[in-house]
Amino acid sequence: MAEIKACLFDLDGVIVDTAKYHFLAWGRLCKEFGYELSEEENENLKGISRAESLNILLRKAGKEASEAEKQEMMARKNGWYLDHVNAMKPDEILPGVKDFMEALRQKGIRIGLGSASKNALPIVEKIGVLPYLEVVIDGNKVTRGKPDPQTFSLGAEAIGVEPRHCVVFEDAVAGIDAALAGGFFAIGVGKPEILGHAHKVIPGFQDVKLSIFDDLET
Ligand code: B16
Ligand code: MG
Repeated sequence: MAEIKACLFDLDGVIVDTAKYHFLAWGRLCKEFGYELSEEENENLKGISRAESLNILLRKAGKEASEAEKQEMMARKNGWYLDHVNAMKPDEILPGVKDFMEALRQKGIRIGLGSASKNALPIVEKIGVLPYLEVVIDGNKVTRGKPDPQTFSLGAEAIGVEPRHCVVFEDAVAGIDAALAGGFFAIGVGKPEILGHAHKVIPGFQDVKLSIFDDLET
């Protein structure tokens, strides 16, 4: 049985369902490009940085854009996204997350955030999760996005725990890839048919106990 000393949580889709707001905001931009963003395509944007997501959508639309045009598109998309975020209520934290973090804290298991989002800080503050987080690694701190392991490696380093003693919770394929590439245990939050390459997959944190770590083997 592996000894788990720390947990790194992704944000969007794991702690809070802001993924639906990203989907709405990207969808609005795609409409301007002349097509409807599907939920399936959106799956591939999860965990991917804003700039890389835009590149993927422009390619799909067969459109070219200058750096200045891309900046303008990203600013607009982020404005629409923030309209949703600003209207968020603290109860939008996903079920079971706080209880699970409380259980980790009581056991002395350290907690950090590993998100691609540049908006992570105001969101965790808004939903009351910030006090649980010893470390926040977000899109402003990384130079290489997921599936590169940098987000989680920086988190583990800042906490001072080796990846083999650390569990990453992720809802995105790119995030699970990042965790595995960095030598972490990866627990997928979502559907096994999408996240099947993780060490295990849970549908969410409701009723999840620390015994979830019991069968994690190195
Ligand atoms: P922002 P995570 C990711 O957050 C989202 O999954 C992804 O859809 C988004 O494009 C990315 O953050 C960047 O977000 O535009 O707010 O900087 O899942 O890594 O917490
Ligand atoms: Mg996510």
